[in-house]
Amino acid sequence: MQELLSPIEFENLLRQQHHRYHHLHPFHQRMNAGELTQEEVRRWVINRFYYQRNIPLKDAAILSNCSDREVRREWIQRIIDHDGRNIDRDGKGAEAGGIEAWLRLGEAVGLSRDRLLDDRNVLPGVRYAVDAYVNFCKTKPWIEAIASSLTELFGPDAIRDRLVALEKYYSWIEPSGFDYFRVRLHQAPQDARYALNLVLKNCQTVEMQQKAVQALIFKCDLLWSQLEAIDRGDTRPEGK
Ligand code: AHQ
Repeated sequence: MQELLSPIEFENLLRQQHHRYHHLHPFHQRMNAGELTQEEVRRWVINRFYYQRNIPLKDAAILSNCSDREVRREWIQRIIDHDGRNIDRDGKGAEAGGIEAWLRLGEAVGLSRDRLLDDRNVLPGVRYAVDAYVNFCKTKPWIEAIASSLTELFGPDAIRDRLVALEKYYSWIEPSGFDYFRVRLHQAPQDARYALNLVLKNCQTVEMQQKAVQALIFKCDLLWSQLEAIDRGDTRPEGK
């Protein structure tokens, strides 16, 4: 990409990264075909929880690097979506948030909250991928970090397919455990639309457009690496 792209061309180039997205990973393909064992599902829930619980940290890092108050006013909602909040002082009407919903997914597949909250159960490859994402958002300019979240352009379709498969093939899981994905189907498209408009508006040079595309590719590779680790499981010698 050598010349400045028009907004339409730039958006198309971002969307053309869809082929790198983890919906095509064999693990997700097997999930959607109903072929995962209970152990594999539990491994996925435990390790993906490490990703989920770090989302607010990476979004807080983006906020800390962003001098634009209007952007911060919008972006802060992502932290609330995951961490939840107590709407008023005595906690009535509190919003539980996505991390709580994922803990309930854990309980629905037979995992205790303590098991998900204990980072010692996270596979090294998952930890390194997630920590790389948080570090990327801490160290890169805020607009590049926001560009890396554009994987959510591809998320809703993947989550919709996944939800259909989970409800169809995994009857051993309490259906209320899937509430996280039901909520994401509404939040993710809004998040993606806002993030895309920000990137199109703020990447006005060839260099910035290139960095935004590279940030999206970095994140697709990160999600792929995370799932590679989950797919293989723990191959270390026992207890070492
Ligand atoms: O549940 C997901 C989520 O809350 C987020 C936040 C967003 C970001 O800011 O990077 N990305 C993301 C994603 C979530 N779920 C993944 C999935 O496949 O369930 C997809 C992932 C993403 O597409 O980045």
